[in-house]
Amino acid sequence: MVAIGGGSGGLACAKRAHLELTKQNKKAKIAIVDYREHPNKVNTSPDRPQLNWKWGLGGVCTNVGCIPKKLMHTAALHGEYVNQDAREYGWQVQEAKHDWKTLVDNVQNHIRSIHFGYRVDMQQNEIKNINARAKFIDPHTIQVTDAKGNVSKITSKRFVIAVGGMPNYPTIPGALEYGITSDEMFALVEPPGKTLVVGAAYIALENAGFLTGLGYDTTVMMRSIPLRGFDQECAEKIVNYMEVKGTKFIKQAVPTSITKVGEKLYRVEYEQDGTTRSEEYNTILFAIGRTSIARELDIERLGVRLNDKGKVIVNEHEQTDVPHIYAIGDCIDVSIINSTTNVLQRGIELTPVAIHAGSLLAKRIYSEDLPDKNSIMDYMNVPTTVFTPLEYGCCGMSEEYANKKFGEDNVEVYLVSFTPLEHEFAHRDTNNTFMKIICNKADNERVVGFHYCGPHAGEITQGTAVAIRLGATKQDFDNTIGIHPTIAEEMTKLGITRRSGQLAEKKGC
Ligand code: FAD
Ligand code: NA7
Repeated sequence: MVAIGGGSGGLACAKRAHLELTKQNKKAKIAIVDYREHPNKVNTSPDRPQLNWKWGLGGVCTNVGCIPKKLMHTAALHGEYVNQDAREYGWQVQEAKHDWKTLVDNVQNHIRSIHFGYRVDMQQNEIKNINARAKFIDPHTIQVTDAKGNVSKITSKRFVIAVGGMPNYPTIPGALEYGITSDEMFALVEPPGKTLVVGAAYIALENAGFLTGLGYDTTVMMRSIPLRGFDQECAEKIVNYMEVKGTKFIKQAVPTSITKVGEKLYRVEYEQDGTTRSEEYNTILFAIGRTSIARELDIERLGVRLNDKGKVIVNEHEQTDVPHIYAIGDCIDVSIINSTTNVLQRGIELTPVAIHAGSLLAKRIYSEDLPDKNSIMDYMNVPTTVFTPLEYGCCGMSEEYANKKFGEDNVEVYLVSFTPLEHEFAHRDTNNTFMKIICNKADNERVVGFHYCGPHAGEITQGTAVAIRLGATKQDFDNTIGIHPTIAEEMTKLGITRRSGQLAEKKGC
């Protein structure tokens, strides 16, 4: 088997395939082909920023996604702990100043240590790691081209396409010359300075959040609504919180052109309410969506169908129309498999989704165990967390979607906003922590959605996802004993419904 793409999905699939074959004492012949060109080689404009950037195994998540993003978010939170909380807890600290270069160097070193771990892992699993760009020649042969331009061919019985996606640039003058994307953000050698973030989905808001937290003058340019597809009550709370923390928002606006007006200084013209306005920035980050790169594999002429966004169309077995070519992860169209994206209304282009799908795919192909229902990837109820300054974790339906699906009369929403003990003690922002569960009254108040804005959102949401997966009802939440004093215990004590109109603000224990 050859996995094309050594990101979350490709790695997981290759490792699981090796494991299954080894269990059967069979010699596995597995390879991963992975390649990404340095951004400054793709875009050779003289204005490209200098980058501390090296692509290694692990794909987007490791190199330019989840890992550097979470570390930078954590760096910003540390600023709050030190500058806002520490003194209340008795620490005699000076005003902490942040050094961008130290953070970037340490983040990049950490990423390199992950690359090293993966390489060792591949060696130990005897998985061949080919650092080259792949393209199909015929249904059983790919051509691979390495960084030096050396070309060779690989034939295989099976292929797993796991090529992920790339960030989009808008088609406005100056965007390519002077703008950057999340592919570069975490590797900027120079501090970003005054930054404009274009887009209002999770990647945009996360980046704007940590840049503000690290002390940079940051503005988000939002075309319509924040966090489309996510629960809008929570999205609004995130934007309000970010505004309070200093992120500026230019709402209902789109950029129309960028020009250079000085050394590392760019003027962005934009349209807002039919008026053309402009503002100058040092860095312009585009976070306006991502596009699958499967088309570059030249697979359509082999009979593999792609949707209009270039995503590979697969069946519930992640199999394309060419039966020995499979596809997983960010590059597939999940909406065809089931109605997941309709239900969740948000993307599920997430690392754990790619890993789980890849692992199950390899298990189905290579395991001797009989396939059962658990060996098919379930794209429903995928939990996720947005790492904005006010973190947001969710699982299941948004309130808007539940109302649409079941009718408002059949939806009971239990909610609370409160101040965690640790924040109250440190005289931090009050009542910004928010939790709600959405229940289907017609089905014994089964919990169909969980939404939480506040600290440690990922940690709190993960366990809830298990409960929702097991079909927990409101009564199950109520019957569960809380852990005191925690934030998470609030989910066992939710008593106020939206319908009651009562104030859902909690004071004290
Ligand atoms: P990828 O990780 O994209 O891997 C694909 C690999 O294939 C890449 O290495 C690519 O270079 C390679 N490739 C492409 N074409 C070829 C070719 N022709 N030949 C050889 N190799 C090729 N998800 C989360 O779960 N949590 C998060 O907090 C999170 N944060 C994110 C933050 C950002 C800024 C971004 C951009 C994404 C984030 N994601 C997050 C999403 C997550 O990174 C992706 O869902 C995940 O990486 C998808 O894995 P994949 O295997 O499908 O593809
Ligand atoms: P998304 O989720 O695709 O959202 C794109 C955001 O950018 C969204 O706020 C859009 O506004 C906005 N957008 C899109 N095009 C433009 C242009 N041309 N100008 C201004 N604003 C624009 O993007 P992400 O980058 O956060 O994430 C991509 C995927 O990666 C996501 O699904 C994850 O699961 C992984 P809109 O709401 O459409 O008005």
